[in-house]
Amino acid sequence: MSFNTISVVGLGYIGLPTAAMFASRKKQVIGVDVNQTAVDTINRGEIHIVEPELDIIVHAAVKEGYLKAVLSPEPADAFLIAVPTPFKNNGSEIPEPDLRYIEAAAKAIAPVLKKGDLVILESTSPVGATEQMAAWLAEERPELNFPSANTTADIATVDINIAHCPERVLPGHVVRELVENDRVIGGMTPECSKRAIELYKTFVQGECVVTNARTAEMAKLTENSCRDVQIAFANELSVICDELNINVWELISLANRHPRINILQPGPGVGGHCIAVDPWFIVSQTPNLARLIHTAREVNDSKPLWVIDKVKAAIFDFVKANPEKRIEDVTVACFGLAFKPDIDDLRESPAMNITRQIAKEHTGRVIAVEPNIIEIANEGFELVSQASAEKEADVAVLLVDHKEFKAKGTPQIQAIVDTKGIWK
Ligand code: SAJ
Repeated sequence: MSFNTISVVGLGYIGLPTAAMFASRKKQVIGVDVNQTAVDTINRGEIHIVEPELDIIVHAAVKEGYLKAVLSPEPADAFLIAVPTPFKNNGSEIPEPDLRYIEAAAKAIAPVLKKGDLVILESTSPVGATEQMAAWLAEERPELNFPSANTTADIATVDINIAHCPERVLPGHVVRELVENDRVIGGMTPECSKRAIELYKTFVQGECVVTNARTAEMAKLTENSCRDVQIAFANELSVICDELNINVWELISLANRHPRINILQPGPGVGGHCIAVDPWFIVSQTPNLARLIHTAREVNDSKPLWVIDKVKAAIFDFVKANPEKRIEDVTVACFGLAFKPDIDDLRESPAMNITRQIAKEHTGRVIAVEPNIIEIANEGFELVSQASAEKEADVAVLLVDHKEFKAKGTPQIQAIVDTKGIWK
């Protein structure tokens, strides 16, 4: 059976581009989101997130009648769930994944499911979440036959196919990566995988590689944990090198000349909504075994505090070298607020958190430059232009290696804390 109508539940950074890709291949797409503003914006042919090229595709899809957004699910042949999986703020040392949005999405689509439909979980999930989702669906629709954790019995009687196919696209390159990246297809049964491949082949040019749902869940967590561990290695090196008076960036570029070494770059910490979150899903399920992954999280999470201490020391040294100035006379300028270069995304940004904390603790003026953002809510610091920051700063803190900062070169500022090694 072919997929004429496809529903995408959750129209955020992953769901909306995915819905738009299906619609661009002339499929009827029903996007579902609980956020009325997002629904209204999309139905006007506009977008509520920042992602290159997406606005044009969504505009065309809505105007040509292939994409519409609604608040509650309608019948479709396939449902893709792309809702957030944050962690629970339960105060414990190891954060636990919060599956409440997956549960809500499953319960919302259950009433409109019919025999032969395909349900795909795309949200990054702890191992076992797809089986849990199938169980929630089965609870709501006892008359339908769903695959379960131990579906070996009679696969042929399964009414609804279910798979986990994790998203793996890089923010800022989503439109291209959705088409070109290989896709991990974790069906709960071989038939589920077959149907999921049929669906993705609508627009995916990369290879669709089949596995089971649990391995697919773990594959996504592994990719992001691997990157977190590698960044932690670079961050740990940067702290060691600072102590030993060695330039860590020179060191890494030397070590990377070895044919089998490829060390990543240190920075002010790890941000975004993926790499700083997903490793915890592994740690919370296997706390006694995931020792390296746990430590990497701690190393990366502690880096912003180390940077703040460096800034305090720089302010202190500045006042010592300029006895006519008191601490409250010192202007600190933070360069960059986004969680990584050349984007406007402030989610879980270490640069933003560091700037906020400096503004809270420093008794003098704190200013910030963020070339990708025009306005910011009152956070205790002032957003200024790059030129003003360079003119007014006594102490400069480089937090993000945006192209504008690289292009301009090292500013003439007496005290500099450079967390990205771009100002020599
Ligand atoms: N970072 C460093 N040093 C580096 C590289 C990155 O400090 O050498 C920092 C960045 O500044 C940022 C954080 O790490 O704060 C994460 O940035 P990123 O570019 O590594 O990753 P994300 O969060 O934008 O996207 C990741 C990607 N995963 C991998 O590369 C394994 C992407 O493919 C995933 O789809 C995405 O997570 C996701 O949604 O899970």
